[in-house]
Amino acid sequence: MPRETILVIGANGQIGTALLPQLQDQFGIDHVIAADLRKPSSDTGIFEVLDATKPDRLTDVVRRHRVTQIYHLAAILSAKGESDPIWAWNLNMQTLLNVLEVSRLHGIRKVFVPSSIAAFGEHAPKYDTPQTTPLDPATVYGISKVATENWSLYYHKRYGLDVRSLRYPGVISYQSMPGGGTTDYAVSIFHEAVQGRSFECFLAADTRLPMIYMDDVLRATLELMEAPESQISVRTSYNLAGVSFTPAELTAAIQTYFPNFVTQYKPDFRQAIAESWPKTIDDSVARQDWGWKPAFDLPRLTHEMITNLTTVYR
Ligand code: NAD
Ligand code: AKB
Repeated sequence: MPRETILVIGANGQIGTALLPQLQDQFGIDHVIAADLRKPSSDTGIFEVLDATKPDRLTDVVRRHRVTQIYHLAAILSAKGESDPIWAWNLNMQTLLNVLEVSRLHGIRKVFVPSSIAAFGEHAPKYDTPQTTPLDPATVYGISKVATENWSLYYHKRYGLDVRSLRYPGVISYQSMPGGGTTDYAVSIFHEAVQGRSFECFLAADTRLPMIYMDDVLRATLELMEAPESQISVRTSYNLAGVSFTPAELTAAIQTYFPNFVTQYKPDFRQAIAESWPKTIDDSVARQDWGWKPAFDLPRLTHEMITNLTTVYR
């Protein structure tokens, strides 16, 4: 079998920063190409400055490095997207279509493009949201994710492109700060707690949302990408669950380490976005198809975040 060369677009972001070392371990540091709008502050291996809205530049990178797989992580997330919806739509769709086209034309073997719980909206059941249900999202980000899922299915059916996808919940990690989403509070809260500060939360205390710890995200992504094609029955995007909690429950979990830690609640425009999303996710299709099972519950995730961030801020 030919050696794989992996291109990660949006590599400097929250997920790319954590995924890159895992891919380098799996495929070798010389076979993973990181790409983003700007160079990262530290050396992370082979890097290309790339604006993925530019098809010629993307094609050049794919050809020069003989890329065989693409992880497309560049996107504008839910809260940031609402500040300029047309810009967010154009960026999310243009980068996606460029990735799908370059993959079709240059024989890319596998493509990973994440979707999100933001694909769901008013008419999806809020608890145990099923794999197949109405998708009528309230944000431009969610609309772009529904379109992403449908374009992925189209390229698979029409051209046989092996595109795979997960509907990620809100991702919690210590490696970098999140990039403008509605679930970002669940990362920022740890940074404040570990530095001995109180936290002002932009969601109400009882706002339950599906979340997932980064280690589970990385394992789910790599397990999906390694699964035999015959086991992949969903070509839009798989529901994926980690753990669901409210800001009040997360605060209580943090208080087991820092009893004086306090959260104040000042909901803003992101409250309406959060209320349009599921509270818990049914990921039974992912479990059946390729054996998905999350490992991080709220106590374990809290322990990992506090332990790792304590080292960062020491
Ligand atoms: P992020 O905002 O942290 O990172 C996105 C990266 O893309 C940034 O480094 C940015 O510079 C880069 N980028 C933006 N425009 C670009 C362009 N034109 N060309 C090249 N690079 C560009 O996002 P993330 O949290 O790492 O998310 C990665 C993917 O996962 C996205 O598709 C996102 O929708 C999805 N997702 C993330 C979460 C989460 O909680 N982090 C949840 C659900 C889905
Ligand atoms: C966001 O809040 O926009 C992201 C997501 C759940 O897609 N974290």
